[in-house]
Amino acid sequence: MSIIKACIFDLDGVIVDTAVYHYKAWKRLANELGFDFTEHDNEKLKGVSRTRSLELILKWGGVTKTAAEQHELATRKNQWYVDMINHMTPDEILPGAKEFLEACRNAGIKTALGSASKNSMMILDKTGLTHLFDVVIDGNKVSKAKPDPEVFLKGADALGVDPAECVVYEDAIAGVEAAIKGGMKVVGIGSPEVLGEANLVLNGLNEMSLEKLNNL
Ligand code: B16
Ligand code: MG
Repeated sequence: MSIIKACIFDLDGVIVDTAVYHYKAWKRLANELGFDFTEHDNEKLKGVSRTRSLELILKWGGVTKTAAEQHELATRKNQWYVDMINHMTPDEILPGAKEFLEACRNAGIKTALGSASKNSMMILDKTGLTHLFDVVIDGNKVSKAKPDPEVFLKGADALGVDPAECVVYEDAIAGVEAAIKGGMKVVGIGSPEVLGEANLVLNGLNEMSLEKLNNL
């Protein structure tokens, strides 16, 4: 009998691949500022907040901006990003994600979202997944970014379960560290070389099952 009572899912890289839209919007901003932004750079921004992402991009481009200018740039990037995610459909849910969420709920396991994004509600709405989450904790509800465990601890608290009874699903190393710091089990989604600290590393939720959950 498993002690796991809840699963907490990161959004970008676990449920959907919004990184491609973040990349297009950041690249457009970088190009307007006169420098380039590669997919390789974009990898380093996965799971990183919008304001911190902008700081890093400006640093890589060798550009200095005031706080007010940074606010305007982040707002501009977000507008382009929102215009793109506004067209998302359920077809963009990553393989196995919806099925595993449904399997959890059918087994009486609670579900939460634990994401850095401030646009998570819109993404869940556009992909038709909102009803599969008991609780949504996202960038609007936390003050400390991963690897701080705040986002996952708030998720466990809102679900009314102990951290030790939770499994987190994460594609970013900072998210894996946050889950461990929070005293939770963690399934890494991606490469074992990068996410080796996780209890289990899979290519996607299509490889996850309730049996594997019970054996973590
Ligand atoms: P927003 P996650 C993260 O999502 C993304 O991986 C990261 O690239 C993005 O900067 C961050 O959300 C904030 O997103 O600009 O929409 O608030 O992986 O934590 O679900
Ligand atoms: Mg992620």
